[in-house]
Amino acid sequence: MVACYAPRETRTPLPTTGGTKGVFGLGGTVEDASITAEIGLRYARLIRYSTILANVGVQLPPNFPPGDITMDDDVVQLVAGSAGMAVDVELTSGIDAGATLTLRHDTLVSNGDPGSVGVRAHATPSANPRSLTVNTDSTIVHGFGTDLSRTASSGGGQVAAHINLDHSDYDPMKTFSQNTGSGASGSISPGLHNVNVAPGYLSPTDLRLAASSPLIDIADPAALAADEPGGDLNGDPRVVDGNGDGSAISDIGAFEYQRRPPTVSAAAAPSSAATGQPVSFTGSASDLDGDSLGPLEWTFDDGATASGPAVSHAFSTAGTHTATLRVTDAAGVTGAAGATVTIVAAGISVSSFSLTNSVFAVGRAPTPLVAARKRRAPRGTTFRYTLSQAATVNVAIQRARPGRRRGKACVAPSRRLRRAKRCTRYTTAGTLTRTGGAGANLAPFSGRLGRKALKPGRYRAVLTATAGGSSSSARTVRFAVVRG
Ligand SMILES: [Ca+2]
Ligand SMILES: [Ca+2]
Repeated sequence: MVACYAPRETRTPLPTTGGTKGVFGLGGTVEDASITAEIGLRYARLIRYSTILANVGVQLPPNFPPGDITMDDDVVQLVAGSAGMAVDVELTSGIDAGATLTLRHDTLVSNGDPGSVGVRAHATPSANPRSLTVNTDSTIVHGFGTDLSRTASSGGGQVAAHINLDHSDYDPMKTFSQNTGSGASGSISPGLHNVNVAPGYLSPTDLRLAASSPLIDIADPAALAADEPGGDLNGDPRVVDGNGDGSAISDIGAFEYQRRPPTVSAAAAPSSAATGQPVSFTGSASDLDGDSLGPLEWTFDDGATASGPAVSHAFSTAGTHTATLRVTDAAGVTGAAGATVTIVAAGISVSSFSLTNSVFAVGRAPTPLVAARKRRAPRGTTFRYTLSQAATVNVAIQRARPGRRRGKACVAPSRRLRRAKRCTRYTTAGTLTRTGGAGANLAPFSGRLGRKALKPGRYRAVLTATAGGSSSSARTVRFAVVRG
């Protein structure tokens, strides 16, 4: 994060639209301008954070006083329809001195015309020494009919026109360089770090760099010059690690790729639901860098996953549950957001409880000595029960025993209670534990608890289903165990 740049919103834009002349004036600073004109801007000394759409973008004409001119973080785009020049500097009659134009982190955009020129530097004859220099650094000058053009013509004096450039994007085959006369000198002098590639804008109308742009992190790795802005044309930090390699280096052009994670939001509805009840999760994602985004990927805290802007998921256990939405941008950077939902245990119900044989025998009957046409009791039984959801089922097997009333309770008979009212009390012989699914279930019961056979007598079975920490109300069936 670079600290020393002014937030963009504190500046006042200078909109100028239409006409032949955009902003014309001697010297001075043009900042935050948005200019549309045939000739966009003339005579300024410092041009910064400006967007110029013109046939001739920035022009420093023949009678411009010599000195230094600087363009930082600007876009100059040629209108369609005629050849055009993005930046045109000319040193000519009456001015016998030097002029230096410095381009840093600018984006110059062609209109595709074969006659278009990116940067033109022109020094005309003079009897006295005269020198014009254009230093181009970290700048896009790509796609013009002629990306760079320089000419110097001598009328006897020493006349020079130089274009130096480094860490910039241009085509070395699309240059023009000419010296006329014995005193003329100068050349196009590229440094070692230029590239010749398509810039990889987000779109023809959005000149920010896409995540895949080859211009990210290949500008000058040295610290910015003391007078160079710490922000880009958008007011975002200029020196950002755009490729994620851990090294923050600025990009070529007016816009710095910011490599911000996608902005992700997620919501759940309803915010509270029962176990097994579907909850709707909706999400959205956007990206401040304009990056294309991958799918919306949901992960639920029970391990389930889903994909898309609107999904549904049911949790099987009670408690606070979380869904996490993750979205990854074209740079491979992931943004995430969470949505929580409170799950309460659904009410479990047992809608029926019965058994196939309500009178049955456990043990094997002795072999009769005389065959008799006596109907034998069936052996064993099967519990049948229907559950509203999957649950753990406990069936308590309770034997009916004689008892006497003591208050509301039915207790074991005793001498003291011999005159109390008779009642039936139940003692638990054992409990069967089974798992059951939603719907009808069967649980065979031989009449043995483990190996131990129930004694003949009257019994009841009390069934309770439990899931997610809640239990059903108890259901009871009665049966009798007889000798086999
Ligand atoms: Ca960068
Ligand atoms: Ca991004």
